[in-house]
Amino acid sequence: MNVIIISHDADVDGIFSLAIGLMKYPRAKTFLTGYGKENFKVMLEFINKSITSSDKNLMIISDLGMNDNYHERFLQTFRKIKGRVKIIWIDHHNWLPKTEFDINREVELILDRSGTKCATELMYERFAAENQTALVLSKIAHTADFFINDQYLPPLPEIIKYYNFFPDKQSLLYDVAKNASKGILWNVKMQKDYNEFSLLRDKAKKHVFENMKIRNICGFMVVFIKSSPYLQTSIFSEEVFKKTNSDIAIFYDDTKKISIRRGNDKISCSEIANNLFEGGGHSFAAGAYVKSGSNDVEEIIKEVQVSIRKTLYKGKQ
Ligand SMILES: [Mn+2]
Repeated sequence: MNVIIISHDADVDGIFSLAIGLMKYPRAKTFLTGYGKENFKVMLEFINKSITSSDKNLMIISDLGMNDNYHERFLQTFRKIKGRVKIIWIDHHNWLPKTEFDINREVELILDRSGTKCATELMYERFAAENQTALVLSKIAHTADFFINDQYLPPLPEIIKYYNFFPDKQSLLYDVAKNASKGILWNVKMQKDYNEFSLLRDKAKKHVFENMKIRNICGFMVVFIKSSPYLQTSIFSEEVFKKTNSDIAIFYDDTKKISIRRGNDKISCSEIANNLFEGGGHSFAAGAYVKSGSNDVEEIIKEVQVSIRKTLYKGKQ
C-alpha cells in the first residue's frame, strides 16, 4: 500500500503525530508543512503527485486545521482522487462548521472539539492504542502543546523550531520523527545542533531585549518586542513577562505578522487579535496582521493601541 503522511512542521505535536504514523506505516512518504497560502499550494501539489493510480493509497493528514480560504480547493482535489485513496484527517483546531461538514463528507475526519487533546493523542487512539512508546509520545506532545509543566522534556520545541529554518528541514524533521517512532527522543546530533542554536538564541535575546518598548495602554503594560527565528514565542514570552512584569506582549517581525501573549488573564489575546487584520487564536495566545512593517514600531504600537481600546470598550459606548 502507498501511504502518505502529511503533518504540521512547527511543533512537537506535528512531529510526534508523524512519529506515530511512522510506527504504523514505517515506509510512508511524508511531508511536513505549515499554514499560509504558499504552504497549502505546495501541499496540494504533493498530494497530487503522490497518489499513484496503480496501488492502493492511504493518506493521513494530522495537526493541520482547514482554513476556509482553501477548503474549496481541497474539496476539488479530494473529489478528483476519491476512488483511489482513503483519507484520514486528524486535528484539534477550530474548524468552521461548514468546512467541517464538507470535508467530513469526503474523508474520515477525526476532529477533537473538546480543546483538551492534541493531535498526537488522537493519532495514538486511532493508530497505536496500547503501544507504550506511542503513549509516551502522546503525553510529551500534550505537555508541549498545552504548556503544562507536568514532566521534564528535552528541548524539543526549540530544536524543531531551529530545524524549520534549514533548507533540508524535511529530512531533519523526518529524522526527529523517525527516531521518536523508535523511542529515541534525543541524540548526539540534536545535542550538537542545540548547542549551536543556544548561542544564536542568546544573542537574539540580548538584541531584542535591548530594543523592546513598553507602553501603558488603557492601564495595561504592553511590551513590544521583535520576534526572532531563534526564539520560540510562547517559551520566550514567559521570560519577557518575568523580566518586564507586563500584562501583554506583542511580538512583531518583518512579515507584518504579530503574535500576542498575555502575562495574566485580565484580557483576552484573541479578542485583541480579532480587532486586527486576519486575527485568530486562543485567549492565552493569538496572532494577527498589522499594516505597518517592523521598521516602524511606533505605527505598530498605534494599531495595537486601537485594537486594545476596541476590545476594552466594546459594548460600553
Ligand atoms: Mn497541535
